[in-house]
Amino acid sequence: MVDAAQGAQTEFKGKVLALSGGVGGAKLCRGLAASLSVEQLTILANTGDDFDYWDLRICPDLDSVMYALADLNDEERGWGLRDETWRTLIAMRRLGGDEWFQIGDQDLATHVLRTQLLHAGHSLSAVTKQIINGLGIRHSLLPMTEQPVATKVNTDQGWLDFQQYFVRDKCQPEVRELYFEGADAAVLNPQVRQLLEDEDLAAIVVCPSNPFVSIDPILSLADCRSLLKHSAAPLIAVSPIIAGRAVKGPAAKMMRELDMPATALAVAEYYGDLLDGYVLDEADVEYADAIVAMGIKVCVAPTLMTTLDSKIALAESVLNFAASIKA
Ligand code: FO1
Repeated sequence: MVDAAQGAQTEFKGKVLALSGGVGGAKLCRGLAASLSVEQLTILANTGDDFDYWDLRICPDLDSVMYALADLNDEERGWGLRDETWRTLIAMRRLGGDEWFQIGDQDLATHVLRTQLLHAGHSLSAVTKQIINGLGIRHSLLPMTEQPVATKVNTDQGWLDFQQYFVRDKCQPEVRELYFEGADAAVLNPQVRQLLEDEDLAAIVVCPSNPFVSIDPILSLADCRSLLKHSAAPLIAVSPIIAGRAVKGPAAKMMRELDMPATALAVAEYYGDLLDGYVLDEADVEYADAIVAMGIKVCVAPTLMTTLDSKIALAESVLNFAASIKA
């Protein structure tokens, strides 16, 4: 549980916007929430992974972040809740229902309540606010947009919905192309637009999430990139690749399939002129000079987050790095 009093362990001044996707992003968000007051930190979560399953609206990246902020997440699995039980799933299996996407008994409450509130006409931002209040979370967590955006993956087996690719087919199909259905009609969450124009915004942090399926859906929203670039706050990305491998998930495999080297340098090149700063793991210090030559400042720090302390340590490295760039 993130205690606001526990926050503000650094003397970091100003507001921070964090862009987050799945598991890696949620870990850094947990570290940022421990280091920043509730007034300072806003987290913007990808909703391109969202889909309907059992007629319930599932928002995996919102759930990964909020369960992490509430210290309820299952660190082993990477998603869902700790101490989860699966009696509903087992009962569903017995009846011959869908079971390829595993919904735990406690997790089910999140999806049922979210679906009820959405059907009652509440916005996803309002629904998220009610759910995180229930979890005792006081930091701001927002969906990237109120409109539906669905990540589609074109593979050697044709076009797949994101969760079919990621969960049902275990990321095995070879990725050729990604498409964010609905992104051209979706607008960036107005609360985030306002924050990007706020002169108190002192850092924008792109968390170590998958650039293609977690961060790009956010960047694909109309005028998101221009708002990010014109914000007074330095934009810092933390490399999701360490020594050629993603800590978890298909990012490195996708890079190879998209004809990119699976390196921290290639990710910095991919984000390109969005970046003011880039955080490399110590294992990738060899790339620092090439990234500096691109006009991007570099911070080398341990980026593998396996404990709460390492999440907080990385968050503080990022915040100190942002302060040094802004100065
Ligand atoms: N990921 C899996 O690999 N298998 C699952 O059965 C699964 C179920 C699940 C249920 C709720 C939820 O919020 C997330 C779940 N995830 C599962 C993770 C999810 O697919 C990923 O977290 C994101 O979509 C990618 O970051």
